[in-house]
Amino acid sequence: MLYSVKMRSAKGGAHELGGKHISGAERIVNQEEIERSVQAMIERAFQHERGCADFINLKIEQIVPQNIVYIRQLAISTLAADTMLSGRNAAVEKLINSGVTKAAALSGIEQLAGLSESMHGAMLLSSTTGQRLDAAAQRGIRVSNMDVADLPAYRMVLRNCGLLDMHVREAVVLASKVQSAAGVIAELCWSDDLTYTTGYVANKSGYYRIPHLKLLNSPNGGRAFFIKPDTNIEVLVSYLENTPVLIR
Ligand code: PML
Repeated sequence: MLYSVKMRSAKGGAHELGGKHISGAERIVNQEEIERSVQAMIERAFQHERGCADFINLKIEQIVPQNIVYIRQLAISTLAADTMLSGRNAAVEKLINSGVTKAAALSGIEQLAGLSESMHGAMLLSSTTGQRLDAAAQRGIRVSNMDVADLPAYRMVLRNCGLLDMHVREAVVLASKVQSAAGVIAELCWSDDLTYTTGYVANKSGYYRIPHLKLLNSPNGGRAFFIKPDTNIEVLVSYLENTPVLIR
């Protein structure tokens, strides 16, 4: 039997009571692996670069095997860019190659760059106009319930590309789930971590890392999913947030 294990932590009390988000993590594991996963998550909550959490929420839930969807991991490559401007130009070009219009791609960059507060979730944007299509406001769409089926093998793939960083490990899993959804054409993301300036564009054929999608020490970050305008948003959001997905 497989279990979903989720952790979210905050400082200054629970998120709902105004605490500041520190870290979150999730795994899908066998019963024997639950304890080890929980331990790693608690360590992460106490030793995060954003601070030491004083509130930790843990949720462990059995998954119905018939509900699991198995997908492939997106292939990883890195595009050349040595400034934020060239990085954003490379992102626009890749988005256009994915089927997003130039206007929508530029609007996506503008909307992410214009976030006054970082969003933990993603915006759903029309791939033709760039207009926001979800009603999740500042919360955004929280992609969840995904993991790799074989963590040691996945670590080996990342090690072979010289990419063992936690940001990459989690982002590739998330991006692979997002691209497995009907209606999604591409994703644009950069982190809200102050010192992490590499972001990516993902589409159905790969995960394209782009150095310098934002300036060093900028707290601004988030995700935009470009979707076909006729996509059923309710079905898409339910898949992204609730359907358990394993990458193999
Ligand atoms: C995040 O941490 O929120 C986004 C991480 C982006 C990772 C990009 C990469 O290095 O591949």
